[in-house]
Amino acid sequence: MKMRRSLNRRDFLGRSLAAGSGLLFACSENMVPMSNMGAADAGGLDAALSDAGLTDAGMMDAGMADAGVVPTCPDPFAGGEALGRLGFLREDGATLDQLVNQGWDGRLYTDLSNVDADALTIDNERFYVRTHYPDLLQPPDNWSIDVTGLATPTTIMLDDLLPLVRPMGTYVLECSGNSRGGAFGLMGAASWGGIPFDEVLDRVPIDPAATRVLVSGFDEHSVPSVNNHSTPGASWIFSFEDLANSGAFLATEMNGEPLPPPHGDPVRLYVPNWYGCVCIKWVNAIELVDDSAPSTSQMLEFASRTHQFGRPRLARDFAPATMDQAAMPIRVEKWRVDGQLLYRVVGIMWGGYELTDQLAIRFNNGAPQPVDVCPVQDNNDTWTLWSYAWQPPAVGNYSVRMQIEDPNITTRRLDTGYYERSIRVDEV
Ligand SMILES: Nc1nc2c(c(=O)[nH]1)N[C@H]1C(S)=C(S)[C@@H](COP(=O)(O)O)O[C@H]1N2
Ligand SMILES: [Mo]
Repeated sequence: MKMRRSLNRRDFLGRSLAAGSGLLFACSENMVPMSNMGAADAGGLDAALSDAGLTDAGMMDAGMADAGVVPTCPDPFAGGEALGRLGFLREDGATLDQLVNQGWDGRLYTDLSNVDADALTIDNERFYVRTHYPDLLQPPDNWSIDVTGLATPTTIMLDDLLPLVRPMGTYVLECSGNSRGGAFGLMGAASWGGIPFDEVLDRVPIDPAATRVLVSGFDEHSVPSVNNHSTPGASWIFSFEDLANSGAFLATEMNGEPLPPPHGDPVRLYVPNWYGCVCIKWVNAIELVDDSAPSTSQMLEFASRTHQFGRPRLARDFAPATMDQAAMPIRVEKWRVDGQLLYRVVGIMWGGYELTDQLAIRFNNGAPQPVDVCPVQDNNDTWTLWSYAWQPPAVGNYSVRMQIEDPNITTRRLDTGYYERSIRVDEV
């Protein structure tokens, strides 16, 4: 079990400095243990907090070691004839790549089936949307973020932060409510530009009593959510160490462009490798709080979807809303190769903190077969492509699900079959 603890920011920074550049989860006796262990631990589901950077890269194929060498992946389909694709069964209800509904219920489900080696990010126009640009938001000429709570009240002008904006990296964002009904299209990968959240906090005179940070964004719409599907109010509470360790930043750019309106224009929170529900859009307030802070309506709404144990009353009892390692097929291609029908299952792997090549595919709960992860996975920030050459034994319906055959990697959603998809093979 990993211990988490509450520290005020000065203590936290002091310890981090003492620990050198490694901002990881080094434990020391004088850290104050949380009164309540992480909810996920309590539920027997270790949230597998970051061992990022500690993974033994030696386990990976050595093929990438020589800088500048373009890896070649074996292609069992070379010289074959592409005959088309199989659609996923029971997933044709969703409108893809187009904004639908209104307000909090506004969505864009991204068609992920064309993600490929030469198209590894999703364009802004097709990037998934969860909640439209609020029609009641009248952006002022000078956007500002109000800082209150256990701090000297401060107003941060966005214009003052803009000179600090720099590329922050390419990451996968996934809605914790991503599901079959939307063809698993509430996820995407994009490159982001912004300012490390720590540098924003550096501008705030914070009381020593503060242990956590509440980040909120504009969240009012004239049209109510149908059947109260969404709770009004967008905010999440983080410990200082969660913000620092995750590499959280305020984003102002997406794929090299100013943040588009539906994605939080002019500024949003981005927490790499956590679910999208923590990545507050249209950020306009930061409040410094302590360990008595109650969970926000957003946290309660997303408690089960982020695998919390129950609905914790206090924010401090929330486990980090990190994405476990996961994988799913995104398309099944039908080919004729050397006179034989051959199917290619192509998919993505994302989330978690470990590098792995132990990904396997199962058809109808049969024996797991290793898939090709090529080029090898070299980070957990964005998704990694995999593929599998498949000769189905007979026509019929097949369920397809993935597993990672490494007991050290936590895969709660894969374990429950969350991303299982189905296809119909009508010719072998
Ligand atoms: N202000 C505000 N921020 C928000 C939300 C919201 O409803 N209002 N939805 C959250 C959820 S649930 C997700 S998954 C992400 C989606 O970000 P995107 O629409 O840019 O893809 O935004 C988060 N930030
Ligand atoms: Mo979400």
